[in-house]
Amino acid sequence: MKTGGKLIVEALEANGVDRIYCVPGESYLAVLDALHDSRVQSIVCRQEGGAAMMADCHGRLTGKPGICFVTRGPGATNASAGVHIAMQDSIPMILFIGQVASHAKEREAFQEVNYRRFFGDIAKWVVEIDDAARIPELLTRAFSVATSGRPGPVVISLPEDMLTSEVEAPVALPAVQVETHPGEAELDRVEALLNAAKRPFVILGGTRWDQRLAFDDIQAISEKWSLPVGVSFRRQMLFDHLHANYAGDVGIGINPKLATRIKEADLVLLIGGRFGEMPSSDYTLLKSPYPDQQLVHVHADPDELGRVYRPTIAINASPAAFVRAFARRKGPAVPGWAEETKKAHADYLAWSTPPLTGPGPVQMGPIMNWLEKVLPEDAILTNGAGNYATWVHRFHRFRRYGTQAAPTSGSMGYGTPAAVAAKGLFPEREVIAFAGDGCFMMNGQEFATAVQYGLPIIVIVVNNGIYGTIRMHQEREYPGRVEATDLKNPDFAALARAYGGHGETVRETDEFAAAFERARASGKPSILEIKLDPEAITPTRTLSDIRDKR
Ligand SMILES: Cc1ncc(C[n+]2csc(CCOP(=O)(O)OP(=O)(O)O)c2C)c(N)n1
Ligand SMILES: [Mg+2]
Repeated sequence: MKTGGKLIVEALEANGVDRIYCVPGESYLAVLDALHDSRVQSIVCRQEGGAAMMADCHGRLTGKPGICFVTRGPGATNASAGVHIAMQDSIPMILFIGQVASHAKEREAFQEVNYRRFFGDIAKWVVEIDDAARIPELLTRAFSVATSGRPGPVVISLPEDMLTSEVEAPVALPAVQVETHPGEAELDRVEALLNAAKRPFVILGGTRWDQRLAFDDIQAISEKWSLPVGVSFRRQMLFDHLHANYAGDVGIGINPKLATRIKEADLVLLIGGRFGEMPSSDYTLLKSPYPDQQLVHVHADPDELGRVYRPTIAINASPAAFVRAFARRKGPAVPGWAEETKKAHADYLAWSTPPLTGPGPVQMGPIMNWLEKVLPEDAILTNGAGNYATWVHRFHRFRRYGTQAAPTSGSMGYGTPAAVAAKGLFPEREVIAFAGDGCFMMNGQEFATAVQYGLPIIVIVVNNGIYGTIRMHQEREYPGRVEATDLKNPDFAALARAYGGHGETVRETDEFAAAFERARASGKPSILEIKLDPEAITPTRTLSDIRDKR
């Protein structure tokens, strides 16, 4: 006989879970008690939104479900921010919620929420476990659902009395991730389309990639067929940006030359992604439902194929399985598109070279250039949402898989908790979080978690004293009518020190390098606040330019 709590932890162990991210609650004490005797580490966080984002980042960087435990009601609703990210970003994650006891259900008991309804639209699957004997079954299924097809978040509600009940149950076994492979006939058709294409273009996106095989295989394919390769919004770690075939990131504020290249392509290979509103420039690069280009769409979820774009060929396979199979194809004797691919890469290199001047005493361009020189190839960069992120997305040249954690869903507050999770997973690698002043304050309290676990992340807070993205839109749509976008901020460097970390303020460009090196040398979690002139709202345009429509 075992308690529900013990069975939950056994199922986690059976599925190779080594850590969970949590904020405790009296609703799931039985799980915490079982964790006490387990080798699964609990990482206690400061707010459930941050805990869920850490679990998301864990899933993003490992391909295995990130595990989060929260309490009912307020805990669950706080965590929903991370669940939504995992859903939109196709990230495997499991959120466990302590639920009210069975005798109190449906009375609107203390902190009671109906999770099937609450998470109905933002989770892949929601289940409440009423009988502890079914824990092995339902957890095995949860791990399978979270990782198979299009990965996503699973929510599991755990009534308190179920967790303390003692039952006989089978020993949990590891879940099986469902793999889907392309057929040879489909590969023949893709090959024929590629051979006939005059202006092909490849866009990589989604999840279910890996470094060891998929990353190398797609590189090999691009070389064999001399294909230009772009990556979808915030999926930049899928292709080496310094590879001669890399054409750029198909994201917000896309290089206009790249947008033209995609629009004028006669064949697009969309591998793994959904090509949603942001990467598709509001469905203009590929038209929905009938693209001008021939479209090969590869996706692990059959429901995504034909959902927004009617493809010429739909291939229901994970991107990794597809590229592995297609890499074995021979390729043409003389690749027809080599010269254009070279031009695409040259366009990218020009686009990703930062400007060295701009308003104010701090210039982000030289700072990014310096970081490019000193950051190792395997450094992990995280960020949330805000105009500051443009500096990372446009000017950091990602080289490897597993080096980026940023929400395609555009959620603010992601960078700091994601960095905490990333550093915990890969302590030997450098982890740099980028945040805006707005963004940092959303989950910046997880800096305390970095201090608690001795995780020396470096958070670069680009402080322009405004919710910059929204101010930019405001000045464009309603010039001069500023409302609710000014911020009065704390002293971020002092805040870092108050937490027990290292903090510095960068007021001039030249101060950055030394401050960064001191942060590195401190061995502590650090915050480097960059005082950026609010006029420097994009790399090339000032706020005044936008207001005055220059
Ligand atoms: C959770 C969340 N709330 C609100 C928004 C809307 N939003 C997008 S960017 C932004 C401002 C970001 O400000 P900051 O972090 O200071 O970056 P900046 O644009 O100033 O560089 C806001 C409010 C969002 N994307 N996510
Ligand atoms: Mg700001």
